[in-house]
Amino acid sequence: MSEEKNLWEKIGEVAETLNTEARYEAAKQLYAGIGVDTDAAIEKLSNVTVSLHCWQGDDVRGFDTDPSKPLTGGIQTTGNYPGRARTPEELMADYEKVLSLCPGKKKLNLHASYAIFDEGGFVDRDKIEPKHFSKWVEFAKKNGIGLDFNPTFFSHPNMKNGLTLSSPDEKNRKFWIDHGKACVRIAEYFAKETGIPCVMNIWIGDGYKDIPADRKGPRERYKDSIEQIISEPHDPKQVKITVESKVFGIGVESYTAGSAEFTLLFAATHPGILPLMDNGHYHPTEMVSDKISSLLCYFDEIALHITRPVRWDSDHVVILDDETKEIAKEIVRNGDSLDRVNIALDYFDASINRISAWTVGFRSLQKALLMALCTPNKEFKKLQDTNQLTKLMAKQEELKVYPFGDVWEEYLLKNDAPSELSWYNEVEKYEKEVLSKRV
Ligand code: RNT
Ligand code: ZN
Repeated sequence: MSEEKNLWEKIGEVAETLNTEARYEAAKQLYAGIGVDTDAAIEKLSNVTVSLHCWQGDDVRGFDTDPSKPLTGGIQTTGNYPGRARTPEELMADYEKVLSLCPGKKKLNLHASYAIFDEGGFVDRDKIEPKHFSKWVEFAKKNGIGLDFNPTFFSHPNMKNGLTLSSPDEKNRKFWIDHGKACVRIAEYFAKETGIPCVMNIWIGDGYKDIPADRKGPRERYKDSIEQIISEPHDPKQVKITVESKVFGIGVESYTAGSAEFTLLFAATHPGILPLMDNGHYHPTEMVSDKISSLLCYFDEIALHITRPVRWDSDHVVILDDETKEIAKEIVRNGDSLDRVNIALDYFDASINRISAWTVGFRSLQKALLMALCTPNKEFKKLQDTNQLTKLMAKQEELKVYPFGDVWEEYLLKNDAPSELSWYNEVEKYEKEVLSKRV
């Protein structure tokens, strides 16, 4: 064990003695040769906001229900790695650690279940108010970041028979509509306080394990419920309401009310509402990278949850895999798409160090975006449009061995983030000094 550690430490030391400036200059010239301005790519990515979810830090448990109860609503975390954040203070400290390890502009993505109830005690989800989130606003301001928000339609005793906004029980459905409306008011408060628009995402896990007798009824009720929620007065420029689809969940394998067609058509027919695609929420061979451009033909803005589904919607940590790279290309290469796609991360792994999980996911997406920006997109498009498809394949493959790592290091340097070979040491230190003491 200690020998192994020496090896990694040594690599870090060697890296520090290498002249990164010279390496970047050489890389820059190579990329310039194919028409890519790496300085411009770095500058551009430094201004792209990625919304980083709070829920990787505590396995999606939140603070408003009994933490010993399992998650419900078709989502699950697996693993029991020590060090989970148990209080708002611990979650905030962990989140700040992650911020310090990640380059680029961030936004904090919160769920309603992360309300903090120290002023005036507990209230249920239909009664939450801005004051229950004032500590999060303070936290966002301190870190100079915006806030996104999500009503929490899961893991709650009022999720009766697995249903919320599509429930046939009118009293129960009203509870959840009132929750949604309360969240619109909180989202507006976030936007006002931070001066940055807030994306408020509606996702429900409502559905059936087995073949339903009525598919239309739940969808009609869900439609009516969202219409009631969005009727809560708000400025759509400040509060961007999104609806997220899902094909199935654990325990709701046969039917989900919020299917892809349902949410997409809801957004298309309700001005100001944006569709949100989570790449874990489709059949395994369906690719979100192929869907983005279609949506951009019809919507001014769309939203994404970027995750890594392994055989199912498993929410593994995002890594630099092919689909993440392909999604990144779709976000950056079509003119103004970067300004039209609201990018958020959504994964949760409880089986490994959560600080590392969080950081790997964020840094991987940043790498994918920077790679996409360091691609001769115009030249490649020209090859496609002139039917030079042999050359296109060859050149795309060539690009894979360009010295991207040196451009990435320059980006990290410019954004005050630790280098690729040293960030993990920080995680180990934090685990030893902070996480391991949480018993
Ligand atoms: C679940 C959805 C949803 C959640 C978060 C916690 O399948 O992806 O976005 O992951 O709201
Ligand atoms: Zn999601």
